Formats: sequence, structure tokens, C-alpha cells
Amino acid sequence: MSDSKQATILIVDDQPANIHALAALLKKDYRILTATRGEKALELAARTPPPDLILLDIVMPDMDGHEVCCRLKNDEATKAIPIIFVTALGEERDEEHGLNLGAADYISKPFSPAIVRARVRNQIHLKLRTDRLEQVAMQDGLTQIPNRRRFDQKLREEWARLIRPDQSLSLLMIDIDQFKPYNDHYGHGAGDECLRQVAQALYQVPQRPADLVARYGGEEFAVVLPETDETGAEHLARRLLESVQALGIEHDYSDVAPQVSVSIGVATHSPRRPRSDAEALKQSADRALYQAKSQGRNRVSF
Ligand code: GH3
Ligand code: MG
Ligand code: MG
Ligand code: MG
Repeated sequence: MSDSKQATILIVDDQPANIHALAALLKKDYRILTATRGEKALELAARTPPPDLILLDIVMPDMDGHEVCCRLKNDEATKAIPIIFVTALGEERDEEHGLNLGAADYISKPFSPAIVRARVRNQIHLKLRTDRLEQVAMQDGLTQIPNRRRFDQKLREEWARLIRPDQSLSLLMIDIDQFKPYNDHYGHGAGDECLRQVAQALYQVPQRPADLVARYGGEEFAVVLPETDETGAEHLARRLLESVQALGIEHDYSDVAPQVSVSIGVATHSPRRPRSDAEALKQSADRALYQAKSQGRNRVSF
């Protein structure tokens, strides 16, 4: 197949013989997962990484395919997975119902192997292209790290996930010191290269997969740290500061240091210091950054 990544297909049918027949058609080109029950299908669909396509039987005991489809489409984490119903229900209104539930396509049993392969290929092609576009839309073109759009999405998601009252969420706002004189003296090309290096130096520091480093805009970066309290956030902020210092990028026109440095503002939502919303958390990190700047730059402030 032409797509660089091998796509995964989840086949759901209460009859193992049906699963076998479909798997035999597709296993040469795709990674196959199978489930004979709706519950199991939901569990497999929620895994990371999720399947790229689901072939879904309708008539099954316990939970039928329509129910499985509804649940998948109502869950943020699984709603984007395309579903093709594969079913013996051949009435026009069955097909209409399935498509209205959000299914991408509909195949009637008994099926033609060539048509199944072609319809699957088309859906997978579309899915992988959508994934690529989504990735590009969330990435900063200059530095290749997540962009402002991704940051906003992440902060919204993490704020929504704060259910337990004892949970913490930290936010860092980072700004390169004296970057205007850097650009003015070394040129815009060098400025861009400096931004790339600083972005990478920041990006590689956090160790937990849930953490996000993004370019917020211009020479500003932002870091979202889920389940991180004041102490953890301070520790990480100091490591970020050191990581940029360790680049040792010469900056003879800075009155802070002879190398490129950053200032960092830290804010935490915690039981000790609850914030009303994500916007309030961001404003607090911004205020802390402003303070780091006014206290002399090249430092972490709260
Ligand atoms: P401070 O220490 O107070 O942060 O001073 P500063 O000079 O960094 O602050 P200022 O906001 O005045 O300057 C930011 C500069 O960042 C101005 C702008 O030319 C530069 N900049 C923003 N985006 C880019 C970019 O994509 N590429 C380059 N080369 N420069 C950029
Ligand atoms: Mg069935
Ligand atoms: Mg700035
Ligand atoms: Mg700056």
C-alpha cells in the first residue's frame, strides 16, 4: 500500500466465520484487530493508537452495531474513527439509519471481496490524509513543535479533565530575552534559527507524555503540565531555563547575559490555589512572566 504508515482495522462481528472471511481479504495490507462483542469493540477502539477504520456488524447479542456506533460517535476520543457497517440487513431504511448514525459507508452481506477491498481502501486513504492534515494544522511551521492552536486545545482538554478536587494543573509561559536586539544585529535568518534551537531545547525537557510544549507565537512558548503541582512546575521551569542556557547561543547585544536566555512565568491550579478557569490560570502565568522580566530576566517567577 502507498501510505507510509500501516493502517489498523478493527473487525467486529458476533460470528467468528464472518470475521475470518473479512480478515482473510484485508490482512495482507492492514493490521487487523477483532472483536465478537460490542463491549470489546469499544475497549479496543479506545486504545492508543486507535484503529483507523472499524468494520461493524449490526445484528449482535448484548450490544448491537447501532449502539456501538452511537457510543463511538459520542466519545471525543473515538468519534473520528470511520465506521463501515457490514450487515445482512439489506433494507434501504437500515442503510439510511446506519449512515445517519455517522457511519462512513455501508456494505451488505453477502459481500463482494473486490468491493469490500475497494471501499476499505478508500476510507483508509481518506482517514490517513485527514490525520496528516490535522497534524499539520496543529504544528508550528518554523519550529516543528505544537502551535498555538494545539496549545489552546490542550489547555481546554486538561481543564475539562480536572474532576477531582485534589488535582493540580500547571502552566508555564516562556519568552526569549532581548530577542529584538538579537534579530536587529544578527539578522532575521539567524533569529529564525535561534527560535528553532530554543524550541527544540524546550521541547526535549518534559519526560511525561501528557506534558505539552508549544510555540505560543513570536518568541513566546507555553508549557501545559497536567497533574503537576507548584513544586513540580518550578522544578521543570528551572530545567527549561538551563536547557536554553546550555545551547550557549551567543548574544552580544543582550544586557542580561552574553548568551540567549529566557524568562519563565509559572502558574498552578491546585487545592491550595484554585483558579476559576483556564483563562485565569493563563493570566496568572502571564503576570508571573512580566514579573520575571521586570526583575532582570533570565529567571523563573511565580
Ligand atoms: P524582552 O526581553 O522584554 O522579551 O525583549 P524582546 O526584545 O524579546 O521583546 P520584543 O517583544 O520587543 O521583541 C520580540 C521580537 O521577536 C520582535 C520580533 O522581531 C521577533 N520575532 C517574533 N517572531 C519572530 C519570528 O518568527 N522570527 C524572527 N526571526 N523573529 C521573530
Ligand atoms: Mg451478527
Ligand atoms: Mg515577547
Ligand atoms: Mg522577548
